[in-house]
Parts: sequence; structure tokens; C-alpha cells
Amino acid sequence: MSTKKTVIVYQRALKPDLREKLERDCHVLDFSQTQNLTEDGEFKKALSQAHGLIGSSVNLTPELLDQAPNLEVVSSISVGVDNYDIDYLSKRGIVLCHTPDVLTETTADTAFLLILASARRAVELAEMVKRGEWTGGIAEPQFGVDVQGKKLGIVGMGRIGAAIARRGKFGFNMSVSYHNRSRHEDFERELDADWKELDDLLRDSDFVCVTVPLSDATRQMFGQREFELMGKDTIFVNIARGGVVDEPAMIEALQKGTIRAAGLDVFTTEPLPNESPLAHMDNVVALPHIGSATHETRYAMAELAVDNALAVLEGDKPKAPYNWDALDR
Ligand code: 8YV
Repeated sequence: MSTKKTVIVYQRALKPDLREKLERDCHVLDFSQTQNLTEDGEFKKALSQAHGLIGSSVNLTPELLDQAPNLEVVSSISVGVDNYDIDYLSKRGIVLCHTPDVLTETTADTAFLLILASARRAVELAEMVKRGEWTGGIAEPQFGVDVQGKKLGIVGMGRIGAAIARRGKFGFNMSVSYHNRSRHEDFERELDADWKELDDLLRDSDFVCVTVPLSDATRQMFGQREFELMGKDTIFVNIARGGVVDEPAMIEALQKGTIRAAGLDVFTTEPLPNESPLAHMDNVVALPHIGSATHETRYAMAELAVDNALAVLEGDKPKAPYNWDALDR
């Protein structure tokens, strides 16, 4: 690049080597530590100069991005793109990039962490130990349920869904079924998995694990009816987005015993307000959205996001564009 283009880094600080890589070609404005970004006057001013944005977890509305007339790329440090108005970006010819693949295995590990912790009541019982209440032998009131050999139903069969299914099938001898808009015969063969209608999957699974992206089609797809279909022995695991669930309906299902337990990495409001019953229920394992949050994976995601942004700013096709085919160029 002859004259350096301006890139704003927001919400996520880059490791020094990635920052240096970006600075070799770009003028970097760092808003990674700014709270209430969308209200920040300096950020709004910076947008007017920005050619690129790198970050995540902020809803970048059209109103906000209208203030960035030179914007060429939004490079999200996430695989999910629910924080962006894709039609708006495409119409403006702005490339939206994301970070698939590099987080697949780590996020599948998080799903299995929730499956195991919920089934074996690991958090509830570990808290009992911390309180000094492990005073006798563990008996039926503290028993969990088996994971191995059970029925795993996966809603959304993308890369992460398949990685969860492999863990279930090959690690825990589970039978796998899935629901997805399109069928994936390769996964079916590899994992001996059955495609099912959603209602059938909910009725037939011991563990229902949600991996669908949040969109208008999936918003609130799990409500009272769906929890009733699951039934009292089912464990519900959500590593997708809180918005795919009707949260009050899920809380009621957990309180009434309509379902056994839930393992949740995502919530309607994040951070989860402490007033939410989900933060306190014994049959809920609530994690603070750690799906991809390991040193290795977050580094790989940030590296891919930097490479994506640099490629677009240099006029090349990035490794992981989301809206490439829809772009109005
Ligand atoms: C991130 C995620 O934790 O990639 C995603 O879509 O949900 C997570 O990996 C989150 O987006 C914050 O970066």
C-alpha cells in the first residue's frame, strides 16, 4: 500500500506481533479498551477515517457505519456474524470477514464440557466441596446420568456440529442424529448419523446440542413447546447464541423439571445479569461465553482476522470472506 490505510481495532486487543504486522501496512487506531464503544465520541470520529475495522462483540449498526464513508472491510474476530447487517455491508461493497475453522475444535470441546458437566453435575457438586459440605459418601441424591452410549441430537450441522458429533460418536459411543436445513450425506456416512425433523430429534435425544447461527429463521426457535417435546430426562446444551432460545420459557422448563438440566455458554443478555435465575440454578451450568476462549484459538482467530483485513485492503480476496458473492462491487 502506498499511503497507509486506517484500521480501527475494537473490543479485542491484538497481541504485539499481530499489531506490528498490521502497523507495517496500516495506520492503527486502538479502541480495544474503550467501554461503551458505540456511544464514544472519539470512536465515531475515528470511523470517519477508517478503511477497516477489526474486532467483535459489538453490534455495528448501519447508522454507526454510515459514519465510515471509506470503509472497505469489517473483519470480525468471530465465526458468528449476527452483529452485522450483511445486506447493508454488501450493498455498500464492504467485505465482511469472519474466522471459521480455526475455532471449530475448541468450540466443540466447550460443547462437550457442558454436556459432561451438566450430566455429572460437576459444577453443583464442586461447589458443595468448596462449601465444606462433602461430609459423607456420595449417594443417589448426588448421582448424575451417563453420557457414554446415549443419544446425541445436534441442531445445526456445520463444522462445529460435526466436530461435536465426532466427539460423541468416537469418544463416547453415542448415537448421533441431527437436524439441519440441508442434509449432509457425508456426515451421515462418516458418523452413522440420522437426519431428523426437529420435533423428532427433540423427542428422541438424551442431549440436545444447539449450534445454529442466529438469524431471523432461528431466533427463539426453542420455546415452551420445544422444551415440552424434549421431556424430563433431556439435557439441553446451547453454544450458539442466546437469541435462539426463549429464555423465560427455558427457565420455566428448568424450574418445573420439564427438562433435566441445561449447559449454557450463551445468553440473551451478555454478560448474564446476576439477577437471572440461570446464574443460580443447580441444574444449570452457565459459562461466560467461552466457546473459543483459549490462548491458542483466540490467537488464531485474531491472526486470521488481521490477515483477512490486510488482504481486502491490498485488493485481494481474503481467506474467509462472508459476503463475497453478495458484494455490490
Ligand atoms: C467469540 C463466538 O467468543 O466466534 C464466535 O462467533 O461466539 C466466539 O468465538 C465471540 O464472538 C467473541 O469474540
